[in-house]
Amino acid sequence: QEYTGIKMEVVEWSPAAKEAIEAKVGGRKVFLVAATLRPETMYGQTNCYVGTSIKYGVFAMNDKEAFLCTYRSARNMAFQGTSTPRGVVDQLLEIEGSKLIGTKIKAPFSVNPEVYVLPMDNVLATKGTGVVTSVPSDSPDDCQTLYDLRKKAAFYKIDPAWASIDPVPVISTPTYGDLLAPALLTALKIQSQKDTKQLAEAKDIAYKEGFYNGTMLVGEFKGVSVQEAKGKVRDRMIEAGLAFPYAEPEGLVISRSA
Ligand code: ZZB
Repeated sequence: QEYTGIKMEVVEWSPAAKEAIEAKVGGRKVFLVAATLRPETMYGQTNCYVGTSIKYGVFAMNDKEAFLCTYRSARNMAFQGTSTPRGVVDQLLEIEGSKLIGTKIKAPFSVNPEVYVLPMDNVLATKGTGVVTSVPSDSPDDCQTLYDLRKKAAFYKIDPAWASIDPVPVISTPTYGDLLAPALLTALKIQSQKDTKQLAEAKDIAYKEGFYNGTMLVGEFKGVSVQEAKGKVRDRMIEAGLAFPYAEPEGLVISRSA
């Protein structure tokens, strides 16, 4: 599976993370790193999700930068040449996802340049980096989780302000308009992130609609089809040093919808 790794620089740690991390990174810039199949949607990032009980690490990628992600993804990146020297996994510390909630990060290429880290129930430790960048306009899972967090902020132990950014129109489709994921949640009567079966169906439709019938509404490729824009946005992000190719070994990918 060929993903794009998205580098989201930490602007301000949550208090719990600040204490655990700042003294241990040797002055390196730290990035939360998300794996995405949809680089063309990055204009619509409104937040980022982690699993609260997932163990993350902070890994030195070189003298200047450290990545926050799961150990297994750091290992994959090291062997794919993302770290210097290649093949070296230099873990600086370990931290539980719950401590990252409320951290403020940069969202590269997004209309909303700074966003917050929030909890999501269905993040898999075994897929991507364990960090998910949230695009509620085009990802039904991201959108439903955002709605759940807004409804039950106290239960999820978040400040409602962290979940206050609304979905941003990024892609238009003839059938579902400018906000595909919210439209699908309504059409399929999805009520909660626990409705995993319907969410898997919604995701399937969203991928197909977006890819085959979508047109970009924002950014450098506004007016261009998603099929054409996808690779170009990815290239632009890589050129800007904000993204990198990340591959997941075949056969080790466990789908969240399984
Ligand atoms: C941004 C984005 C925007 C995504 C979108 C999707 C969509 P898949 O399809 O199941 O193979 N993701 C990545 N890692 C994880 C994880 N560890 N746990 C849970 N979800 C994860 O998964 C690929 C997508 O699932 C990734 O692409 C990421 O969300 C999320 F508009 O990044 B995506 C219709 C989907 N739209």
